[in-house]
Amino acid sequence: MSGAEEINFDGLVGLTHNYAGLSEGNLASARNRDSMARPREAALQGIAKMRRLRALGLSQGVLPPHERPNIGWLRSLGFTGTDSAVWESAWKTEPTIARAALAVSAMWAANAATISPSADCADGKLHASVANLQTMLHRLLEAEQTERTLRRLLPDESRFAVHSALTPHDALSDEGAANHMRMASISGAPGVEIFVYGRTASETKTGFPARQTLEASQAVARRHGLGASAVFARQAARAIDAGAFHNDVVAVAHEHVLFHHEDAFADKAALYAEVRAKAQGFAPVFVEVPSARVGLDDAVSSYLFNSQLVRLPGASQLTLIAPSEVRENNKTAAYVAEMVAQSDSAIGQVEYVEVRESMRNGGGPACLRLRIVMTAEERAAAAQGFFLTDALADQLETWVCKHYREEIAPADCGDPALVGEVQTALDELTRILPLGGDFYPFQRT
Ligand code: SUG
Repeated sequence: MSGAEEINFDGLVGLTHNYAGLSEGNLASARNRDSMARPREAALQGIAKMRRLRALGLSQGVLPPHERPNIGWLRSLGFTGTDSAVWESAWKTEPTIARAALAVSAMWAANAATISPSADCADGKLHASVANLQTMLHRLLEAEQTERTLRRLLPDESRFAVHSALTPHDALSDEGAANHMRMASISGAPGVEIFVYGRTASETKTGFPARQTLEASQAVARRHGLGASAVFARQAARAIDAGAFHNDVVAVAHEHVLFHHEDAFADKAALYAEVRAKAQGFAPVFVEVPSARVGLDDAVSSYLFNSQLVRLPGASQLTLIAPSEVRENNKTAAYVAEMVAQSDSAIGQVEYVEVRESMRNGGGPACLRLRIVMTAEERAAAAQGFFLTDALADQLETWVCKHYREEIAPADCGDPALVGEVQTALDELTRILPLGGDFYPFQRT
C-alpha cells in the first residue's frame, strides 16, 4: 500500500460539444438548450484545469473523448451510406436520436464508473464498475467505449478488476462515482464507501428522475467485495427536485471530511452514525452548509458542492477546487470566505477554476473527473501515457487548437463535414494517448 494517492482522471471535452437540453432534471442543460457552444474553449478550459491541479502538486490523468456523432449506433438503427450520409440523414429525419448521437457527455468522467481502491476490496484488487447511465439515452451510449478506455488504462488483471456495466434497466440505474463518496484517514488506508441512491427499484417515479437505484449501488458494492465498509444513504427527494440530479451536486468527501448541503440526504443522522461506526482510524468531520446560509437553489446554480476536495502536498487542511461561479454568487462566496478564514476549519483554502462551457451543461469541476486511488505499485502497472505531463498537456492543447471548431451553433450540428473532422482528429489522438489503432469504432470498420 506504499505511497497510495488519489489521482484525478479528467475527461477531455469532445469535438462536438453542444447544448442540446438532453437531461431532464439538470437545470443548466435545460436552460442552455440551443445556445452557441464553443468546443475549442471548452476543451482548453478542461486542460487548463488539469494543468492547474498538477501545478498545485497533484497527480493528474486524462481520459479520451468518445466518437461522436456515434455513426455505428446510427447504423444499427437502419441508417446507411457513407458515414457523412448516415449523419446527414439522421440529423434531418430523427432529430431526437441524432442529438443523443452527438453528445460529448463522456467528458463528465465522474459518471464513467465507480472505483473502489484495493485497500477496501476483499480480493486486494482495485475494482472499477463501468456505469450503465441508462436514465438518459445520450449517456447510455457511453458504457461500451468507457469500458474499453478503462481496460486500456488498467490492463493488469492481477491488480485491477474492470467490470462491465450493470444490465441497463430502470431497476439497476447506475451513474457511477457521481453517487459515490469515500472517507478514510488517508487515501491508501481502508475506507468507508458511501453509496448515495435516489430511489429503490420498486418505487413509482415522481418528480425529476432519480438516476441511481439502491439495487444498482448494492450490486456494485457486492462486485467490489466491500463487505461491511459500504454504507447506503438515500439522497433527499427535495434535492433531486431542486436540480441535484447526482449526489455530487450537493456533497463531496475526501479523507476524513464530508462537505455537504443540509438538505442533501434523506436521513443525515443515520448516515453520520453509520460512518462514525465504520470509520477505521479516523474521526469523520461533517461540514454541513445550512439552508439558511446557502439555499438549494444557490447550491445548484453555483455548484458549490461540485468542487474537488483535495489535500495539497504538505497542507494540514484540505483545499476546495471550486468553479468560478461560486465566487460570483454572493451567498456561496461569503460562505466559502468565512469557512476558509476559520483557523480550525477542515477546509482551509479555496482555488477557483474556470470550466464555464461545461458548467452550462451542468458539469462542474467534480463532474469532469474520475478519482482513482492507486498505490505506487498500481500506478506503475497502469498505462503511463494517461498521466498528464507538461509535454502531454502541450500536445493536447496543440491538437485541440488544430482540430476543434471555435463555435458550434444548433444549425451547424447537422453538417456532414463534422464526421470527417472528428474522425481525423480522434485518429491522431490515438497516437497521442496510448489508445492504439483500433480504439474507436470508425478505426475498426
Ligand atoms: O448527465 N449533462 C450531464 C452532466 C453530468 C454532470 N455530472 C456529474 N454531476 N457528475 C448529465 O446531465 C447535458 C447534455 C446536453 O444537454 O447537451 C448533459 O448530459
